Amino acid sequence: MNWSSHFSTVSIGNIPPGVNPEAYQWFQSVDTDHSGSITLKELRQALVNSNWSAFNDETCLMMISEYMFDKTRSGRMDLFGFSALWDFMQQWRALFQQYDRDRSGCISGQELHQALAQMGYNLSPQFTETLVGRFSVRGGRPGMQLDRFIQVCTQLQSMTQAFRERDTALAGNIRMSYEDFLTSAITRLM
Ligand SMILES: [Ca+2]
Repeated sequence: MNWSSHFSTVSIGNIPPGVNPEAYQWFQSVDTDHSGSITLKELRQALVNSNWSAFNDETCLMMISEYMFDKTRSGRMDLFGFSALWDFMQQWRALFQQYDRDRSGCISGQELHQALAQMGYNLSPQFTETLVGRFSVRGGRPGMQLDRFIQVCTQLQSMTQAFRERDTALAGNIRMSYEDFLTSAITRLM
C-alpha cells in the first residue's frame, strides 16, 4: 500500500490496525500538509509538558532516535512510528504523575528521590537535589518537567548500565582510565 496516497482518503473511523486512536488524531493535526509523515519541528508540537511548554531539544532528539524507525533515513516519522512514540509517552506520563505526589505538575528533589529509590537506584537525597537543580526551568520554582524527567531517567539508566558492566564484582566502585571515562561520557551525551 502506498501510505501517503492512501492517507488523504482515510477518515477517523478508518484507523490502521495497531495505531492508537489518540495518536492518530494528534498525527492528523500535526501533519498539516497531509504528507503522511512529520518532521522534527512538527513532532515538537505534539510533545508537551503538563504546563503545555514544548519539550526541550535534547529529549525530542532522544525520542526520535528511539522511535523514528526511519528506514529511508528521510528525517521524518510516519504514523506507525508516531503511534509507538505516543504509547511510550503515555507510560512516561503515568509514571511522572505517580511520582508527582503533591500534584504540582513538576517533580521536586524529594519526589525524585522517592521515584529513583522505587526504580531501584541507591542515591542520596543530596544527589537528587543536585539533579533537580540542574534540570529545573530557569527562573521558575525548583522542579523538573516531564521532558527533563524522561531525559534524567533515561541517561541515569544508560550510565548505570555502563558502570555495572565494569563493576563485575558489584563493589560499587570501579577503576577507570581518563580516556575510558571520557569515552563513556561522550557516547552518552546528547
Ligand atoms: Ca511535585
